Amino acid sequence: MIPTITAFAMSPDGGQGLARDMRLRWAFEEVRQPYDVRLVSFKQMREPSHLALQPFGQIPTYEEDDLALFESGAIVFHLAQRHPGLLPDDANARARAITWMFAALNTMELPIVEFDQAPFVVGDRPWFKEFMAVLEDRVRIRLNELSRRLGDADWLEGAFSAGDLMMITVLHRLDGSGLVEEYPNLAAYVARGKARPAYRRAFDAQLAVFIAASNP
Ligand code: GTB
Repeated sequence: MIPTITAFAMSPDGGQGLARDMRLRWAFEEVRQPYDVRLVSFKQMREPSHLALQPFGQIPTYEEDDLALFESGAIVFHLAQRHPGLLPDDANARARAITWMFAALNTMELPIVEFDQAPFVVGDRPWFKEFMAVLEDRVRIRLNELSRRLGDADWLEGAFSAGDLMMITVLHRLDGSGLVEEYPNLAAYVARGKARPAYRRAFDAQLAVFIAASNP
């Protein structure tokens, strides 16, 4: 059975790769696994049938035969374990690539999402500007550390892996902020990831959903 994922019927970012189904699409494309997409509206995401799949009423989800998953990191990990191409064969190298998946989600994504979301959540508060400066600094600290570790390597741990896939989708959230560009090796790293044919195919597929929804 071809796996089915869920994605926004109308993504708020206009299909620019920010919604987290992008990670799954990219992973599917890297391992050349065909997939189906079920588009859901915000209303459908609150309905019992979707909540049974995703208890927090979010996308993406994953269904294949009698397996249903949620959490983009868990789904990419599942794909990487099932298919060759996203995790090294050597046990130690594999464990380190998995470590980078966690680092992307736990250590990098947290401050990045806080920074990205703050204008929507507290943009009208009198202390907003000072707060944003604090959040920006926290992101910068992490970018600086990541930049130092990456150095002049192409990827975080040897060959391209699911760790890079997750990290690049996390850093993508900073597009337009100018923060990644302060670290030329990180900017080049993100560009390298986005230049991969699998990323391009995934991006185009996500964008096509938005274009189709905008031109019914
Ligand atoms: N931890 C979960 C995972 O990794 O799967 C988080 C899933 C999640 O945040 N899903 C978001 C969602 O369903 C979409 S991706 N939100 C709806 C809701 O909570 O009601 C996050 C996202 C969406 C859109 C933009 N954008 O348009 O800029 C950016 C990020």
